[in-house]
Amino acid sequence: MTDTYSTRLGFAKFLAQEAGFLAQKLYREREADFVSTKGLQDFVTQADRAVEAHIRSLLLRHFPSDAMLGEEDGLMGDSSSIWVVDPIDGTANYMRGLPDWAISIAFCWEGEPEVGVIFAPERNEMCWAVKGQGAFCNDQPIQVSACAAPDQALLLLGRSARGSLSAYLDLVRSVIDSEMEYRRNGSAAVSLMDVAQGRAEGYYEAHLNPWDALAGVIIIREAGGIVRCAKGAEMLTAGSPVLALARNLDGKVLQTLAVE
Ligand code: LIP
Repeated sequence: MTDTYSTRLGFAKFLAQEAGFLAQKLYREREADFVSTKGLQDFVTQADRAVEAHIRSLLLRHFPSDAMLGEEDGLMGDSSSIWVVDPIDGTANYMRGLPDWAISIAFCWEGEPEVGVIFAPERNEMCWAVKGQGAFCNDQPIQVSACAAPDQALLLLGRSARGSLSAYLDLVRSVIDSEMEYRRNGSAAVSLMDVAQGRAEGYYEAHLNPWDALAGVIIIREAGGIVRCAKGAEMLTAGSPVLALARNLDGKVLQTLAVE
């Protein structure tokens, strides 16, 4: 592991944990104006903004030549080294006191994730990976499911108003017709960390933003899984469909999902 990545991994783990504890504190102290709406069923809390600002201030103080792309305040800096941060992934769960939410921090070189950290405070789970170094949760090695049978498989799904409702309903029908089971938990980052730990055999969402996905992408790849999504600048600027799969689930699942 190069020093560049080792240093950034250590800092990202510290930062994700500190940010998670801050989000929990802000939730406990929330007042009436804690939540506002960005769009249909798309929310932001004062904690999303405060946590992102905290992460940004520390990252840019410790790595001043790096850039950062955050969900709430966008891109700051111009560098091939870029941090991609979702301060609270699963905001709609967090604001209701539901447990499936996480801090998601990826460090990318020329748009490709090299380091990924996801901290889910309500689960007390810190998953992380560095390219070529394997994937871990709470410092124990993790790997994707070995399941090869669709009728034994669980697929995690996500959707938002950014995608077609009819396409999502068609997808659910295809999943059921292929004898797979499915769940939708409202947080891409938590779903991706569950796939990396072998708790589910795959995840699919028709559109994810880079901050939802990139930490989970490198963690699943290092846990032995397959991830299909846009690369580099395309992912950073527009996001894309994200399909993550345990390696033994054969191509039939890809046909079921009718994804390219
Ligand atoms: C959420 C994702 C989820 C997606 C939602 C939203 P947020 O992230 O984790 O998978 O379906 O539309 O993007 O907004 O809570 O950070």
